[in-house]
Amino acid sequence: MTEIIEAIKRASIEIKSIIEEGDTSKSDNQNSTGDTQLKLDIASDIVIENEFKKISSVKQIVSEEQENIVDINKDGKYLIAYDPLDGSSLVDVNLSVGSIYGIYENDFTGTNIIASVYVVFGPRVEMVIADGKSVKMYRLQKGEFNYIQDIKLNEKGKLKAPGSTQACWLPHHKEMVDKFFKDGYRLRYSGGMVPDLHQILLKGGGLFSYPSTTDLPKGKLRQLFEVFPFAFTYESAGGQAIDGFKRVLEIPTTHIHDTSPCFFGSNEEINIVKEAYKHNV
Ligand code: AFP
Repeated sequence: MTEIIEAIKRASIEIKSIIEEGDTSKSDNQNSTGDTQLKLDIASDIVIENEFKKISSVKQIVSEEQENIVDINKDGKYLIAYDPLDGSSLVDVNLSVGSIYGIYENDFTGTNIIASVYVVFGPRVEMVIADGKSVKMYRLQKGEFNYIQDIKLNEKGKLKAPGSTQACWLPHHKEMVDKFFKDGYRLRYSGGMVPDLHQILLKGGGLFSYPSTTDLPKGKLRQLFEVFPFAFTYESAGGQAIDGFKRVLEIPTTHIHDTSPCFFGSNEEINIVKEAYKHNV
């Protein structure tokens, strides 16, 4: 595992330069979810793949930017699913973005995730590692990732990050979001899930939602690359991650690019979601 973390650190230092100096225009390619890839997505993906290819304990990798699983070492132990540059469309307006990694054993399913890592590229570069018991944050300072703090969610927070197209929200979802704001929650939503979820974690709690909508009944966010790694992080920090009804980590994955509705938050907010959703299967 240590060598995987070291590879992520090296890749992140290179991706930082790609973000700072790279071309933010679109490429001619689409990824398997149908998004047009930016040149930044492709460049970051190549950096990460090259790093993981050097590691003997890695069995397979799969990137949000690629169609298929890539075999690395047949005797390797770990499987890694990653989103090289989530929120890359925000780079041209100079908002924060991030890389997300889920580390699995045996197969790419939510129940087999054993660690998660994300890296936020903002005014500072921060890496957050969850191992099921704790969540630790490191900051890039003079070329080194230094330990800063453990992250623990409070039982209740103050922030609400409501994703997706509001015109496509289901009535019970809209009612629930309105109620959060009536109860004093403050809106925090940038359109990049890494900084948005990082903010909720560091400010003690709240709720991020990307629900089922009339245009996207299975949500937008991808299970292996976005939903499962952050679910693992939130649970490790003492919070919860559900699809409206049950733990997202218990949702079966039928295809590597499957998406799922998702809610990440501290316990009090997630219990409110369960209550709002329970009669609306
Ligand atoms: P991009 O990688 O295409 O910029 O999408 C970012 C993202 O996957 C995630 O980081 C955001 O939370 C979510 O999409 C935002 O989607 P909406 O704009 O539909 O709320």
